[in-house]
Amino acid sequence: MLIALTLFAALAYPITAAKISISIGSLAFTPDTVTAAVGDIIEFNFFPINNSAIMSDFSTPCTPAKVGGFNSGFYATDNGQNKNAFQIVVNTTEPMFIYCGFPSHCKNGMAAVVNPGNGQTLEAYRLAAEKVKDTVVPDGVFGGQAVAASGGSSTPPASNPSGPKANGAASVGVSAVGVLAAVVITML
Ligand SMILES: [Cu+2]
Repeated sequence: MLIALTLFAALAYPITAAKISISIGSLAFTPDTVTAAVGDIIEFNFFPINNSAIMSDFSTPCTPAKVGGFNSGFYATDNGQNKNAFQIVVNTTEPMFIYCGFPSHCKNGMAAVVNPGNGQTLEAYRLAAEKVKDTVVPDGVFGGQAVAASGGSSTPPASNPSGPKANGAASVGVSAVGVLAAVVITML
């Protein structure tokens, strides 16, 4: 029943919603500046060595947002992409700033912005972040959903049969999106 409702929510959601992938690794979010509409899904894909995505307010870099926001938790990987990813659903067109919670990464510029505007630029955020002493990591994972990574760069070695595995990963992703869509619809 729950699964049926979830799938229904996914189908009912406007098909115009886009999925935007952001890679996190090598001390950077790539891309680090994106434009997104309400309802779009942002998927964070994680690369070596150990990173996270945390939403913050523009005025307080490297510190979790005072209201709402999200924390992916840390996704470690020694080489290649972590097989899991973290998705959020965009619920505002206001600027949304994101930083990595690994010690010193934020002050070294590891940050991104969704929908920059109103004078809130990533450049200004980074300048302020340089002066921040400690990166703050909130308790727990919240504001999004862990899913099987769907990024193309996670292609397994040819010797590793991945047919059924890939199918399973896809359905996990869809139902997770459905849950998020259902949450957004409820909030609207
Ligand atoms: Cu990092």
